[in-house]
Amino acid sequence: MNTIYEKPRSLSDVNFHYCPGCGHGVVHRLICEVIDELNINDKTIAVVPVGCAVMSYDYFECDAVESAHGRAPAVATGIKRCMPDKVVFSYQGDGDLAAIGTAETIHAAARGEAITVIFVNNTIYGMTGGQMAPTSLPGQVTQTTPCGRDPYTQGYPLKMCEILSQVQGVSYIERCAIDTVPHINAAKKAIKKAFLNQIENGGYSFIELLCSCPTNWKMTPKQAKERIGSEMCEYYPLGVFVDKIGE
Ligand SMILES: Cc1ncc(C[n+]2csc(CCOP(=O)(O)OP(=O)(O)O)c2C)c(N)n1
Repeated sequence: MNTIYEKPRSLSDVNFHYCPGCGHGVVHRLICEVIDELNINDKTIAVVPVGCAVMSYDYFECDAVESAHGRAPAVATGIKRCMPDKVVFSYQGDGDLAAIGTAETIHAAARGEAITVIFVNNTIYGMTGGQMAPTSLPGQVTQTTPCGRDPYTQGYPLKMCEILSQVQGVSYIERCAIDTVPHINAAKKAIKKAFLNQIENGGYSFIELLCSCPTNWKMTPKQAKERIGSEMCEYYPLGVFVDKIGE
């Protein structure tokens, strides 16, 4: 029999609590595949957020620290500075990273901390039941914007890759999407490059992943994947925003 899929060793053997079609599980798998391929399991420390991924320390088979909401880059900074030989990544949703944690996000980038930030942008607060996030698209219906997000009263979405591109300390920034197989393969490549940038150059990397939240978008998993490829990729263009690796 041919093996067509093998669970990465760094992903624990328990069932996810995520909803069907949620992007978190795919992103977990990609991170764990990269950890396996780089053979860094024994020296990787995950800093996990408050949000749907709050219990991801149960899924990552490496050391992990739970941080307060939005504070993951600050916690990751402390860990990396105390233990520079470790590989430290923060894993954060858009509410965590771009609302309550905006200051930590921007200042960790400005300091050029030698960490890897994995940003799961599903344009909504998933865990708390679907409130508007800073990344919710104009017109997006959420629990707190039942008539659709109106930029006139609720502001415009924050484009974190574009914002952080203006910050000098960053070394590598890329936005990818978790919808099609080619996009998911590209996301894994970006995650690997970000981990390697930390290991080889001590550089700060930021990887944004456009992800689905079918439950709170009130869509089927298939419709949600299609929304990523259409509406989300249009508003949040994919690509490399900064690549100063090796400079
Ligand atoms: C200090 C604090 N404020 C608010 C909350 C409530 N809260 C929990 S998760 C969350 C937002 C989660 O959204 P996101 O970061 O986008 O992650 P997702 O659940 O969508 O993966 C909020 C506001 C909290 N736990 N702690």
